[in-house]
Amino acid sequence: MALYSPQTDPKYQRGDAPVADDPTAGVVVSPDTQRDNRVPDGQYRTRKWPVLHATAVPQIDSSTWQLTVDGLVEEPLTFSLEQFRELPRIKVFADFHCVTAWSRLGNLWEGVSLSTLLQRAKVQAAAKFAVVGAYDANWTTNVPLAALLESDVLLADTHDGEPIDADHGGPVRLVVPRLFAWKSAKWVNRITLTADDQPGYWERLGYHDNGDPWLGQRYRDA
Ligand SMILES: Nc1nc2c(c(=O)[nH]1)N[C@H]1C(S)=C(S)[C@@H](COP(=O)(O)O)O[C@H]1N2
Ligand SMILES: [Mo]
Repeated sequence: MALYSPQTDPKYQRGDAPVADDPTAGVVVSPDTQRDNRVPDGQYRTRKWPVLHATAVPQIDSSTWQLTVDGLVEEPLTFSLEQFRELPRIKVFADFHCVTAWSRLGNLWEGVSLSTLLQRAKVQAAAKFAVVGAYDANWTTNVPLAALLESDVLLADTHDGEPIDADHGGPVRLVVPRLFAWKSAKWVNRITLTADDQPGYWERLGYHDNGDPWLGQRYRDA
């Protein structure tokens, strides 16, 4: 797998990520970053980081923040922010594609591997999907369990070396790099494992159930 480096890789967003002696050390490299063309059909590249959400930025009190993993698991988990920050951490280098057509390449996320958390929760065999909830009430998204278990999926609290601010979903957001960005729940607070697929906010409004940018899965009938 090719090494990436802000100096030598023209695909990298110059100046946007910290430079390490060996930037791949301890970093999970999302496989889509290794494609020759990293921008899917119908997308254009932006070097900015747009802010996008359905309603408004929720007020979150970090002293009462909670993240729950429940549903079809043997051991439901709930974390305070303090407990979340003590979990084992990973870094992920990944691209980010919004269905409104912008793609932000070369993001360095840091946080907690979701597959590690789901292992701790002991997912039941009947679980096939997750409903992901967030602090902007009534907003959810649905993600197939298999997609959440990919090694580049994380609950992130930093982006390019900075804490994720409220606009971008802080204190903690989900990042699912291989699917369109509406699956990357900002202000995440609940991951409920289910047997059946329960379309979320955008999915009910007509967006594709799965949302793979490389398969052009923008709208339901795509
Ligand atoms: N909780 C929540 N998460 C959300 C959204 C939202 O409205 N609520 N919007 C999604 C959409 S459509 C996109 S493109 C990304 C945008 O993330 P950003 O604002 O950090 O760029 O967040 C996603 N996560
Ligand atoms: Mo989006």
